Amino acid sequence: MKKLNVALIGTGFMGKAHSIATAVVPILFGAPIEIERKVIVDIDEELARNAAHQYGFAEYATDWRDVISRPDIDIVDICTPNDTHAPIAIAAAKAGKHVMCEKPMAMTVADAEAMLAAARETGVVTMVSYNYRHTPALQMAKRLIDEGRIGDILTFRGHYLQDWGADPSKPLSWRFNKAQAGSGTLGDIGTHVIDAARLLVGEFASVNAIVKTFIPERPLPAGRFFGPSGAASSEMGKVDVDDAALTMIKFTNGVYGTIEVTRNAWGHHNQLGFEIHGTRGSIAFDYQRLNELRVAFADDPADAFGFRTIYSGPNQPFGDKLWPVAGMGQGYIDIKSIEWYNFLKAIADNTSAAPNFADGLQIERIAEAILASGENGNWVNIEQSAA
Ligand code: SOE
Repeated sequence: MKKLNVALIGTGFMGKAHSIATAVVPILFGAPIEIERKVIVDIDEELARNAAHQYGFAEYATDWRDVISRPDIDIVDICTPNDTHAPIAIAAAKAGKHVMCEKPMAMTVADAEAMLAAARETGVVTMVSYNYRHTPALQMAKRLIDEGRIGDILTFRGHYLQDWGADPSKPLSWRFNKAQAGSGTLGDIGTHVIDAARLLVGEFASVNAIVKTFIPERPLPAGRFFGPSGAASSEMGKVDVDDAALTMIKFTNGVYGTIEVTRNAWGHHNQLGFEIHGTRGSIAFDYQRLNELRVAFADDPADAFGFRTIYSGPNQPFGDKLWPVAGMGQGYIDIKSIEWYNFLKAIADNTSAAPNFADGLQIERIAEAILASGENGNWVNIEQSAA
């Protein structure tokens, strides 16, 4: 297969993470296809130029439209704020480019449907960057479940807790603005847990949620704002998205679950986690201890029964391709690199990647149902995709 050229749109924190991942994937895993990190794009020319130099791209540009129409671009990597995902992804897919898109996939279900339709039209490979599902310990949880080692699943208890939003003096970045983000905590981090729950348990049938905004006003940012950090101005603005969502879930396979997400939980920095209780055992995962999977099996000897820890290493999924000794420590970039490996492998094998735009659309449906339930207080059924 010919070498494929990548155009990365967005030079912020995610642009940096994807740049490292695309640089190291051939070293870590052996590239399933050869790629060249060709162009990096930012509307700010100085940022684009600096990023090209620092992140190692051959060229830079300031308008994504010029870049995705180029015949020498094969893969478009979208690392921009949420409101630009749909226009870039639709144009890229229609131009026949494979698309990696940061999460959440879209601002609305309608946008996600249009993105999926565009990708289906040209048959390009798509992936949504729900990166945490690629964590070897989480994939180990999936292996244990698939092999029936905890029996039938009874309940799923998920959460994603952060604290960068808890301080009211934190500026009103695009992540607190519905017009740019679509939703708040739910879209930003809740969708990662929804992705994990779909992967590990199955499809959501219906949800019932409490959705709240705790800090209705924040200082406007001073200058361009990249992510959870940045300077504040003295002017205040209205927050029109959720700070927290507490959701009860009925899965289509009869499992029950809950998900709690908030960015206002002091002391919890990036705590995506879950417990899964089955008829023959339990599994517990906490991303802040991402090298560890805690397990308890009903068949363990009674006098030594209880949770114990599996440390990620060569015996867990993907571990043989990373570091040779369990407990050496896998990290964020290892996971981003696995994500990119899986995407490139799907392109090389001409198959679909996971999670792809169909998964992303289903996650948008679930998120929209949670917000609707938060408004009307009812259980809301979730439309299922046709097979
Ligand atoms: C901010 O909450 C953020 O950067 C999210 O947008 C990411 O998806 C999460 O992985 C880390 O926190």
